[in-house]
Amino acid sequence: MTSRPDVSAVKAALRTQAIETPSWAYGNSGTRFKVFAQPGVPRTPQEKLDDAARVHEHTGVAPTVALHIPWDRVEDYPALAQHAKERGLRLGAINSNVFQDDDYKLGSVCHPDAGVRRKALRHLLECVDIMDATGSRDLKLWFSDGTNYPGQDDIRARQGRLAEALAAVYERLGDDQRMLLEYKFFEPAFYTTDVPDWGTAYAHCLRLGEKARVVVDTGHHAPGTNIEFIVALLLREEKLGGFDFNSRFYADDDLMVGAADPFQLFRIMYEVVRGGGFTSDVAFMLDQCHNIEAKIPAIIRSVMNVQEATAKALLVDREALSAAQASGDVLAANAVLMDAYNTDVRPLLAELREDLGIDPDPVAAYHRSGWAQKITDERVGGTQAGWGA
Ligand code: PSV
Ligand code: MN
Ligand code: MN
Repeated sequence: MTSRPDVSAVKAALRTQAIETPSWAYGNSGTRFKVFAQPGVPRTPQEKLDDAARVHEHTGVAPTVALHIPWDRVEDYPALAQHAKERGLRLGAINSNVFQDDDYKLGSVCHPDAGVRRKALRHLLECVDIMDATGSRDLKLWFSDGTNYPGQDDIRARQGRLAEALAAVYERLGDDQRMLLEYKFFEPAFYTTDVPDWGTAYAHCLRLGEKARVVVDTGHHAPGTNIEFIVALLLREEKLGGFDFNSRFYADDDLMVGAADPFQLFRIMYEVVRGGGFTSDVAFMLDQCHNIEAKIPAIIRSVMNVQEATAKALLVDREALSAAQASGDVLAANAVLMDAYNTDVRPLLAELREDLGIDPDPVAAYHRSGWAQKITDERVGGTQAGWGA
């Protein structure tokens, strides 16, 4: 009893998928121990866009680039948007940064001092101004706020301060803008984190209103967490704003998505497909750092990994699955999912790329393009993404 989805419908769905790449993945990055500088990395936000354009050119599905402020601060944002446009790209989510100033030692919007809280809020509001100028829809908020020791600060009061700041930012959003609140269970704070989990993010977003949504960074969970359950629930509540995709073996590793656990990525994408999240309402973003591997091909590979998981999720025979579930046939139900997961979708994706008029092998096409040599020759003194300084 197989009624597998028609391949042309799967290809049509895949054509609509857009995967956003992060500007910071193109720059040098590292751990707190060492940044291994790579030749040819971008020196400016414009050069990051030039690299992102290569990713889009070879994959056909990466048309937007997330910015990080202040790492990508420029004088003229409309000009930056134009630079993107000329390369077939658009500027995507604006990521705020309230974690790199000395002032933020005890937190940003949750800081006990009202002056520091005001400074952090000013930055968040500036990010919305930037969204107006770039035409970006989403403001992505990640807070490093938290405490290291029991008693260090008042947990409840910090939630109040957070709510106040979020409300002020929400108020400032335009009709077509959204705020995506990201959670992370620990680091850099080790005792309490002010937005540690989806429940906290969800509670704040629920109070704020429909323009506030939760973003799920796949690397921000404790080992063993069932991320697809969180995805299913948030979608059901219409509160899933998007993903920061990456892989983790231990903590917030920021490795290539689909590298550590492609099966988990498939399970997540299946819940997205199942829950009707395969729309522009759910942003598929990468949040990765490529510390030791070549960056552009790693980003191309990451985009391909998301596509592969998505293709497999789209191939699930949902009719057969429902029938097996309804009849309580545990093994048959599991077999339906595994059958889709075990399908080699690479030929299908190669065909899709041919339909799009691009090379079926994006990584090989990139290597042949000569771009790596060109940037190595032309760019001297590339900048750091902002991490691991
Ligand atoms: C810090 O954990 C982090 O990796 C968050 O995931 C943010 O999305 C990202 O940095 C960029 O600020
Ligand atoms: Mn993230
Ligand atoms: Mn992270």
